[in-house]
Amino acid sequence: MSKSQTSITKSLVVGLGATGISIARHLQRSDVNAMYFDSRNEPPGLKELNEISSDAKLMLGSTELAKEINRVIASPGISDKHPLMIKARKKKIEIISDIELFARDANAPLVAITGTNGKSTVTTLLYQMCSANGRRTLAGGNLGEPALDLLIQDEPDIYVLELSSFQLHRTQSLPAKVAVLLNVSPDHLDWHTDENEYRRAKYRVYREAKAAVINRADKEVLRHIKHCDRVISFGLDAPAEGQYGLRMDDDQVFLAYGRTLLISTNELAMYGYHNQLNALAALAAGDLLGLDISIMLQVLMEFSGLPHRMQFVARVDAVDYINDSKATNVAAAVASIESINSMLVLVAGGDGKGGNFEDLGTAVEEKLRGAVLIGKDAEKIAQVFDTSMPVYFADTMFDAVSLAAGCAMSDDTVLLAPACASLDQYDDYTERGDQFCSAVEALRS
Ligand code: UMA
Ligand code: ADP
Repeated sequence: MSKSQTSITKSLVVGLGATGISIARHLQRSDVNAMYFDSRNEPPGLKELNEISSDAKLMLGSTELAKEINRVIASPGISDKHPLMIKARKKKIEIISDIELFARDANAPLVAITGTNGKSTVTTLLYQMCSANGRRTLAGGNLGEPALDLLIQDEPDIYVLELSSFQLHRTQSLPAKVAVLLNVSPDHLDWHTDENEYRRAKYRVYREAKAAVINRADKEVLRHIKHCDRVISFGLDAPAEGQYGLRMDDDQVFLAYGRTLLISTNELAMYGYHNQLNALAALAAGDLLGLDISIMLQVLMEFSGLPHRMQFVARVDAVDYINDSKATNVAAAVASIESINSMLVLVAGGDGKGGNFEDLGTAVEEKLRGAVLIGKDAEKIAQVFDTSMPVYFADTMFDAVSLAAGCAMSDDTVLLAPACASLDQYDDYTERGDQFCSAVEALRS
């Protein structure tokens, strides 16, 4: 232990997952000592923490708040309802996120991207657009690599961060060069106190932004961006000059900038109406960064989307199978259902995070052949479907896919769009999606 580390511990790092470990590395680089908490006896980052700081002070399971603590750096998975967080708030101790630490230390310009849905897609698109324009770009945050780990690498020309409501909720300073809020609909109501708190966290992305990308359908957004020097909007309607949207020409729909037609939506490599919105939002952000439009359009014609997002799996016995395991809330599942033109067998369910499923029932009204429901909230979801529709319950993904295959008719689509988190049955949405793909593969044999 270095001399300066012998100073009294003042920071408490809450959570020893990917974020907690990135915070430990960051504090170690700055020679700052800390105490580490996780509610689990064997948190995933324990071994790594020992390697980073062999004498780190650990509190596993205990919710005692040592009196010398004057700052809590909390991982996103731990909500304010946790007893330790309640104690910290009561004592008026500063509670911050890893993103706050990142913002205080990062020097290169930052693009901050949030929204209930589409964050990872737009973050990846913008990363590719910046890179294709020759800008050295680092992307991370809620998307994979924790933000603080980006600071270990050589300083880039630009950072592109995907930010969750959990992260924004505990972030005060975020001087983004460009801030993007894609959309807001109810989600994470098991973590946030109520929907208002969730929404407030999302709009925080604009607080210190120089320029903003806004969704024209969002009636609340204008009052959050008054201080921004530049604002560009996107939407599915025809755009005014200087804005992005869609225009019809000769029976074809085009991405458009003002009156200028850019490319036909048929040329987009990604599938679905929601991805047209994502493409327009990425163009608006790229515009604010001064990227070349033809290079950005080339990216849109080549990037076919991330795995587990409207991912075509296979056509088996004249039925298409699509994996949208990342549809972890109702609005995401509704967006993917609306993008399917055929009759549908929906595979859904999991942990609904305290939300309600009414909109799911409405979205499938005209096209549901049947539904197969899995996980904790299966019964709750079943109540929103028309009672004349066949609804099956399955314990495993293999059973679910086999029931869906039995229900589907020629030219139907079987869509995994759970509208729920996966954590009641799987490690994460990728494991759920992988099991769906394996189960579809098994249908062929
Ligand atoms: N946990 C405990 N006890 C603790 C700390 C955590 O039980 O003391 C549990 C949490 O409740 C959660 C799990 O451990 O179920 C992971 O929590 P964490 O905060 O340690 O998570 P990290 O491993 O640090 O990963 C987080 C993000 N996870 C969450 O927000 C839950 C990752 O986003 C993100 O990629 C990573 O930081 C790097 O920034 C994942 C996610 O699901 C993809 N995000 C949500 C979403 O996209 O909907 C917001
Ligand atoms: P996030 O990172 O916000 O979860 P992703 O880009 O990973 O977003 O997409 C997750 C899911 O959300 C997709 O599988 C799709 O069902 C849905 N989705 C993506 N973009 C949008 C959008 N703009 N509007 C509504 N739903 C969307």
